[in-house]
Amino acid sequence: HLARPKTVSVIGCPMTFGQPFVGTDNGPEYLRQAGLLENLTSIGWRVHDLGDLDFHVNPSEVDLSLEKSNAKNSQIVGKGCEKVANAVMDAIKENRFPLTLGGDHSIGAGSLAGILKARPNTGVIWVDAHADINTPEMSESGNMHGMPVGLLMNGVGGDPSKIPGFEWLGSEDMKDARLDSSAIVYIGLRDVDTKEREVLREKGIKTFTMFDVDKYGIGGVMEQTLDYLLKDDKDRPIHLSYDIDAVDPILAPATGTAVRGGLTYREAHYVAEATARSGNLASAEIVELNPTLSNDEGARETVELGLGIVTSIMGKSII
Ligand code: Z70
Ligand code: MN
Ligand code: MN
Ligand code: MN
Repeated sequence: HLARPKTVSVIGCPMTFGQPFVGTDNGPEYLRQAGLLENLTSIGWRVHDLGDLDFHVNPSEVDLSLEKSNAKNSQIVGKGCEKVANAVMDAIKENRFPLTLGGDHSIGAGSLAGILKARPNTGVIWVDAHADINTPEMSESGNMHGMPVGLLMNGVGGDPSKIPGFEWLGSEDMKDARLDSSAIVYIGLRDVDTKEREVLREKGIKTFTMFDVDKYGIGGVMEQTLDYLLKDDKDRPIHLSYDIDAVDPILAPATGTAVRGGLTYREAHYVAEATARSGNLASAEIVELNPTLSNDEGARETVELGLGIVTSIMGKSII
């Protein structure tokens, strides 16, 4: 008899306050318009679309004196991340695959918290030009999309629940939802801040920069990534967080922080395909598509690429 199709919870996360540009909040809408739900159905998923989370915060709830701190807009970002975490935990409780659509990468703090609460032994693959391992104390920009990993990682920065908006991370339920420095692998790095580099080195965090992609080839990088994360537990769940700026800006120009020398079209898909094929992938997110930061053609190409990557993440194989 036919196996019941697996179910994916599509969680739209139209967050834009983690970085300076408007437009990142349109990411989920553009991916849906380009055919995301149909693509998921066509590769065998039962789709449960939650629509977009509401990140609106009543101005009376925001202490404006805090919003110029070195964690910019932290109240809006933090409360938004709480919603993301809850949506992710709900999806996992319902035995659904959580797929979060950004929005800027600050939502990654919410996804990580929810996933680590529900499945503490999760291994994370972070595909990005940037390490996003800043904390408010370290950050040169104050933009929270550069902080999701740093906030959640044990032994980096202070207690994240002290940041206005992130109080929920200190609750009895959430205080242990943290990431170990050995539980993450980076792929695609090429724009890392000085203090981030110190943390990556001191903690011995596994990184595959663009130098390593050139050196080992993307096949070698993915083999080493999966070996590293699965060496002690072949059944370990994997969370894939995919920042579209990992891809070369010739292919993905519509993003906030384009850095030259990124992944090629095939490398970008290979990362998704190899992670899907592992059979361990249990949650995923795609972030930082900003269709307003390019001309129409660049926006269309970026969204098409993002859609192709998500479809590969969710298991589309070539034959
Ligand atoms: C820099 C910062 C960043 C994405 C830019 C950049 C961070 N390290 N992340 N674009 N997605 O401001 O912290
Ligand atoms: Mn990022
Ligand atoms: Mn990035
Ligand atoms: Mn931390």
